[in-house]
Amino acid sequence: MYDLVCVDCHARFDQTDIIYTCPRCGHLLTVEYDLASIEPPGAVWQQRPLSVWRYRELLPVEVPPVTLREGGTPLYHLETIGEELGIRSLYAKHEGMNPSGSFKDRGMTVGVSMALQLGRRIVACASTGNTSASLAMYAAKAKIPAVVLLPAGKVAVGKVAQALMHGARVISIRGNFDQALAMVHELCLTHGLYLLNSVNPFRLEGQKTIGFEAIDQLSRVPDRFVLPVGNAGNISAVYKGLIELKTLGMVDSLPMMTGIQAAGSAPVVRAIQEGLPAVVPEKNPETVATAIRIGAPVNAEKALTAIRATGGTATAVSDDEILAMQRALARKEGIGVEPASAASVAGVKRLIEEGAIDRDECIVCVVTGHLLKDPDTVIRQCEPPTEIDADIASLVSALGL
Ligand code: AN7
Repeated sequence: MYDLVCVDCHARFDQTDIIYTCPRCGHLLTVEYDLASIEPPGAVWQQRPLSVWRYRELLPVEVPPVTLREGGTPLYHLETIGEELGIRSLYAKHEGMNPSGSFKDRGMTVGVSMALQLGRRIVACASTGNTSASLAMYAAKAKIPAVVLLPAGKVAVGKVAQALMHGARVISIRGNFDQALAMVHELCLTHGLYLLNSVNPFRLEGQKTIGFEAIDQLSRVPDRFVLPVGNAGNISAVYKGLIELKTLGMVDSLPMMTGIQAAGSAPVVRAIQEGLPAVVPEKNPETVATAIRIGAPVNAEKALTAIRATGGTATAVSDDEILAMQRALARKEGIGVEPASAASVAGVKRLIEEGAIDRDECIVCVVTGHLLKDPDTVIRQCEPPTEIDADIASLVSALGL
């Protein structure tokens, strides 16, 4: 049992209302459970496999879920990078190990299930890539059509490939992500498609399970969660989940929520660093990390609350720092992630160097998407393969043996 509640005016709406923002004041909505009526389900959870659906008592889905076995992703100890930075307890939660290769699957298994629960039969989103790949996949599983709007020329090739192959109707907008989102939002309101961007409060319910899993894997609450921030949905979701665990008495502390953006696309960082009450959108965001090339994050107000209420922080990293950390994760830890994902760990490096965070902290970085999402950016950074004639002498010579 849950209500939809406005984060600003606290107006409550019925479960079956299909709304994405508060009809009274226009602010974001959140899913609120009657936590007083829920027995803390800790013991029950421990008996189920690690996955989004381990935590179903804190999810809104009542129909049989549309699932491809999302979640249950590995939490890696970053031994080498941690040692270099002088942090003993540095971890990466590898969300690239989800079915479509990003954390979006946690949100889509819940979001597409809710589309069916609410009787909607066409789903839609705008996307910098991963949301569209995930929505296409889950719509295929649910046997319903999906419409996805992408900023033309700015989506990594692996993500477009997934959206196309899973059968979504893919539309390229001559404009940026923020424009595509405004368009699809209007389309959904006027034509009854079900919007599955992170303005949809149910999608974030699935994504909050990243935090639940990390706590279960560590058997403790980390001191800090570090996430790359684009639309700021994920950082808001993880924070919301942890508040629920605290309200249920299942944890007694909250981690410092820390958001990392790319320097060319950093409105949340600016709002935190300058103490602004709200973000000032960025008109022309630009970064190699196209996943987080977002100038007007729709969940900014939730994210600012998450960061401020937990004593967290936010910082921006350059494209060079992002790519250097992508290579370090790949070569020193064996963890292949896309550029946006490397931003979280690059942000920890920068915060350590600035003396803004403590080396004794237990830190979980969320690395959000798989290396293969954006092969072009990988190839551009690496030496090309050495091509030789098909004989042993050439091979030995090429290897310098
Ligand atoms: C790899 O796919 O916004 O701050 O449309 O793909 O919750 O938006 C992707 C975002 C981080 C940022 N890492 O998460 C989209 C989209 C990766 C991402 C983010 C995204 P939010």
